[in-house]
Amino acid sequence: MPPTAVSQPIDPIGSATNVSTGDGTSLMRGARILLEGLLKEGVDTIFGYPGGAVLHIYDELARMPNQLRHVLARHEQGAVHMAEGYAKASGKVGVVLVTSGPGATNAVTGIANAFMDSTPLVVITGQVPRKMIGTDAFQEVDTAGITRPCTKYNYLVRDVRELAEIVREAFHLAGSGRPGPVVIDIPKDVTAESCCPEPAESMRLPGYHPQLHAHDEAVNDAVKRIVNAERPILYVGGGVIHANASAELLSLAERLQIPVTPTLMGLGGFPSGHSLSLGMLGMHGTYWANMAISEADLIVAIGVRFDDRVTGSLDRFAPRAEIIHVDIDPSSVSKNVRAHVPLVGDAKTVMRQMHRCLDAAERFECADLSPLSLNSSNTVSGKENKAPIATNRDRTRTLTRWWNQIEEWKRFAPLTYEISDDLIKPQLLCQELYRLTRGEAIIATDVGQHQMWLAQYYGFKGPRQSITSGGLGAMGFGFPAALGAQLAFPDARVIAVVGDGGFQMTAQELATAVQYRTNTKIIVMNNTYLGMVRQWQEIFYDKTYSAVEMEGTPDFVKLAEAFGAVGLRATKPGELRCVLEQGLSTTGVVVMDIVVTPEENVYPMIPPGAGLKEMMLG
Ligand SMILES: Cc1ncc(C[n+]2csc(CCOP(=O)(O)OP(=O)(O)O)c2C)c(N)n1
Repeated sequence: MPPTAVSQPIDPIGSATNVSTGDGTSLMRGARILLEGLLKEGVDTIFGYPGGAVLHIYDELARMPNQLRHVLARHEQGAVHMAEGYAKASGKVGVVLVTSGPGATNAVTGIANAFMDSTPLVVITGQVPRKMIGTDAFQEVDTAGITRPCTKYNYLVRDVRELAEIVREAFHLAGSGRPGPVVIDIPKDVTAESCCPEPAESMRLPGYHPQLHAHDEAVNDAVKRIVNAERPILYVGGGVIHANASAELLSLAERLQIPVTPTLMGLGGFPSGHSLSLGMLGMHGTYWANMAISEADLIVAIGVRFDDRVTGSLDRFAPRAEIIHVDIDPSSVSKNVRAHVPLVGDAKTVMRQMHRCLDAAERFECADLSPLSLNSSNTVSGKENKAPIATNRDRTRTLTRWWNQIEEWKRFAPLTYEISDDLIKPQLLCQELYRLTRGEAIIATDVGQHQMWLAQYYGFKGPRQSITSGGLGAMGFGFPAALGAQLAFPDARVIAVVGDGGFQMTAQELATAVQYRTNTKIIVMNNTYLGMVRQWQEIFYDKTYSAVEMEGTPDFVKLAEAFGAVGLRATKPGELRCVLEQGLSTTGVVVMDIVVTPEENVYPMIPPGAGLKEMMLG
């Protein structure tokens, strides 16, 4: 229930913040209610850009300087990407504040990006006063309408008395279940109006109850299938990272000795250097990960969405595999690929359930895991499962065969590239970066070839170390996202690895990085092309290059210096290590312009529309 206190307009510029009513309660204007609501949710940082419709909110912000830090981006897209980086690195909800009209539309790319990658955000947009909505007023856009398809939920606040409750709900929705962006669109007059905010007793979201536990019987059945499988594989994605379930995944994989392949969004959810890791799968995945998925008889898919960049042609995807699909979002399960055992639940909770199932089997000390067979129903999806539980000895034998096969694939097509004496190979850059950081860094990438090489050649060790735009593939994401992560962890080593094209989309945020005295490092993998598009034109359009040469690119060293940052450049393999070492150890914002081979291609590559096994190996 909204508070019952009377809403009352205050002076036009809304200068009063707290006004005592004389009966012990105090009137608060909407702008203040909003910010108090953020504080209650534990918010410490807001990424934003001011404008007319949010003036009251900015006025209140100025009155509480030590409670909420406002980071002034140079473009609203940058502000949202920063909030995404902040959220991905910290696991908290990222917060954005922008004005109406162009402020809101500039934020849409970031909002859509957060939606595709399930990043928890609360985006507050200003709106024209209520009585002007629908009049084509100055800086009016239908923010709720525009963002409806790319938000988990959105609100248009019509009454100041509802504001406190809406803020609480928005944070709950953004951060729970499958996380995502929530927009709160607030008309200017609502932020100026006052009421006595009263805490509501409970949240009014009757239809929203994310299911954390999967059904025990189904989990039992899944585990039985896993221990009976001859060629099982764990295919894991961003859902594992959102659920903070890396430890459960590691122990499950080690306990069962099953190979693990992460998606782009799942990188770091399982340590890349682990002997059970096959590296990334999909369009630019490793040969052996894609072969293993294609030949598997059982895929345990956790926190993934069977994205087309992973599956290739759906009718040729994993033809022999039964699929166990764990996901907190029921609409994701069986959306693209039918799951034989759907397990709707939180990745961490469900893997713990799986562990308990295995514990129970071990407690009975039966080599044949008979408690599983006793407890579980034998029917899933109407299909009878008559397979006897394998004995551990049999299981070891079949798994050894499976691992031998994987090793053979590894030997057949390892990740390699030609070494050059006079040009810096992009793959070498990724390897050198790993050697220097020892994998102890948060790396945000942009979109393109560099993103794929990083995924292949930089071994992400832990969760929340890889921040990238996977679903939307939004160029311009990497640098501001790195900046957001850096603002969440000022002492951490945070590096943006970007292409020369993508960097030019959001390079103006160098001003933000310098203004807030961050230590963010930017490595521009400069191939002088829009590399990934050039690669497609080379391979699929007979090398007819069209609009991919980046003429007029600025001198990135001078650009860095113009913003008050440090600029360095390497053009020869012999300079690479020295420039990286110097750049990483220099305090403050550093742009490293690394000039790499212009026409290098990312391999393996699955051509669009082909099956996972139809890889071009280069
Ligand atoms: C906003 C946006 N516009 C266009 C694209 C299409 N696109 C995908 S990759 C790419 C080239 C990226 O070039 P660059 O940033 O130089 O990185 P590289 O591929 O060379 O590593 C383009 C244009 C995109 N993903 N995002």
